[in-house]
Amino acid sequence: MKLDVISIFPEYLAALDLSLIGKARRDGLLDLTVTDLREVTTDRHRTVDDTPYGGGAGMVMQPEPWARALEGVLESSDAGQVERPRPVLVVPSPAGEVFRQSTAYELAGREHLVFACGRYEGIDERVLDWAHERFEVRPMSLGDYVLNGGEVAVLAMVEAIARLVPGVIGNPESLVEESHSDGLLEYPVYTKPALWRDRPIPEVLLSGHHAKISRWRRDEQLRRTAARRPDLLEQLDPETLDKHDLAV
Ligand code: 6GU
Repeated sequence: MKLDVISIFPEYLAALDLSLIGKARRDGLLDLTVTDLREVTTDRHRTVDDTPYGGGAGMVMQPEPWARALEGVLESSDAGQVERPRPVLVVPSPAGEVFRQSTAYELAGREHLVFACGRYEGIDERVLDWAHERFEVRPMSLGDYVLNGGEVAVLAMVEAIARLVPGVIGNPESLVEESHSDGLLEYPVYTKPALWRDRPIPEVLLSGHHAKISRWRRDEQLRRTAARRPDLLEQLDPETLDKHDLAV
């Protein structure tokens, strides 16, 4: 999978050299390039922003550096040959569609993702219109709060996507039972010692009775989801609930 990130703060993305994502890059599973948006500017001050038309606070990112940087990414990806699907252009923004586990799965199946990190009040909207011919444009938000720029959001999205690429996670079984994989939050987990500072672990986990353990874990998932994320329970397909679930 090919990943490009364009940012005026490429140093933010240094964390993608670490841990499982860094290893996947070294193993050749992920081909990730970070580009400094200022590289494509031509003026002495390497300007990327200007005041907003119509007035208002803050600055807006100019369209021309973005078009040049995105053209650069396209040039380096199509070596002129075969017909490829348009790359996905993810534009992190609190005004985007919410990025979910289902989004991560969808994007993990794509060949080329490009992340355009805006700063200030955002990117001149014409860039997104212009990009539509060349990319599948996807404005994406992590949730209902505001970050200073797209970089931290891209770290989160790239990690969520890349770990779903086959080979990136050593043990793919761990993807099966994690939070959101079945629309519910994950059950609580415990390790040794069985008694810690007067706190025992739930007895059922020592029973060796696999069916009982599965049932207990499922009930804990339901209880936890009802308490912390009732919105998720409402979205659940009733078909996925068994007759025991309805009693919880
Ligand atoms: Cl993706 N970007 C910014 N700047 N702020 C956010 C966000 C993204 N998601 C939530 N807040």
